[in-house]
Amino acid sequence: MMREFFEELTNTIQKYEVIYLMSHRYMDLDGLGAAVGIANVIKKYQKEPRIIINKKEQETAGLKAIEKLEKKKLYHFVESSSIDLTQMDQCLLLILDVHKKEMLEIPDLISYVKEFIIVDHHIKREAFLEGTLNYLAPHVSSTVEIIVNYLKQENLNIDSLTATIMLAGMYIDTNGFNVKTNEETYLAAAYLMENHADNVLKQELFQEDKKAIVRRQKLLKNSFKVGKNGMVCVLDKNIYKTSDLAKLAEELLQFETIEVSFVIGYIAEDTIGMSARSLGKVNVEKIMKQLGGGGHKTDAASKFQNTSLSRVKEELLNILR
Ligand SMILES: [Mn+2]
Repeated sequence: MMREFFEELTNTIQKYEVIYLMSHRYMDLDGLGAAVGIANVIKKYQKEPRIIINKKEQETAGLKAIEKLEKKKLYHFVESSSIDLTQMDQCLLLILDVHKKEMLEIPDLISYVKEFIIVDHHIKREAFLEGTLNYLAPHVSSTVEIIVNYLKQENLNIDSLTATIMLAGMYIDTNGFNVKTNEETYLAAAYLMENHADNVLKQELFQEDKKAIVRRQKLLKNSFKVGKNGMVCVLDKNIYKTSDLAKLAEELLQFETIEVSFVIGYIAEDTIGMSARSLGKVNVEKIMKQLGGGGHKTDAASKFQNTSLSRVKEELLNILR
């Protein structure tokens, strides 16, 4: 089925001149890695790939990767805010690492392009998008892994920086090749190593300045256990990025016996965000839905307007207890 999908994808790519690549808001390295990977196939057919980015909302590792790619002038990046929807009617759009309209970097774009195609590895949810072609493979570790198989089928090799960023995407989505990882995952990683993915550079992408790490550790000190396997962390009154909340929630999962984590903090003056993560047994999407949010089984989030940190904490504890 994957083979046939790739063949049809190639046929479709050949019908267009300009092909846009877009992921979810707060694109991560899996989304970016998938985009740069597929851009190589598009170039093979002498078509023009354009990758939609949003630097203002980009987390550090992704931003570093984009800046390195820009320096090498390997790809054509377009800022999300500079997209003119009315100029899109002759274009193909490839949607990567997401299949829900409201999660897209530009949700409305799907109604302005001639056709769109979806490639994703998340579990299909009730309200999902359907493109003219869809490949939803929830058993696959990452969107990058899917795209590696496409590159292999197209007999393509890629440059070292692209391979590195793709490997970093797989690394993120498998939590360091610890979850969702099987033989196929390693085979895809092996292809990236053959294409000279640089493990040192990959680690550098994830490096942060000392201040950020120390600050996070201070915040984690205030976390407390809920039930047998839950960990909750309520931040101070400073305003944080949603990606900070997510990162902290992921770090809480490293504590022994913890299966599920929640981080609560201000993300704007009048808005509190909650980020939830799970190792896989507890479905955090269900919990976030009860709090007006959503997401995936292992990572989900919610937002609250005009309330206080302690009230949001109580709301969560009421559900968990
Ligand atoms: Mn992904």
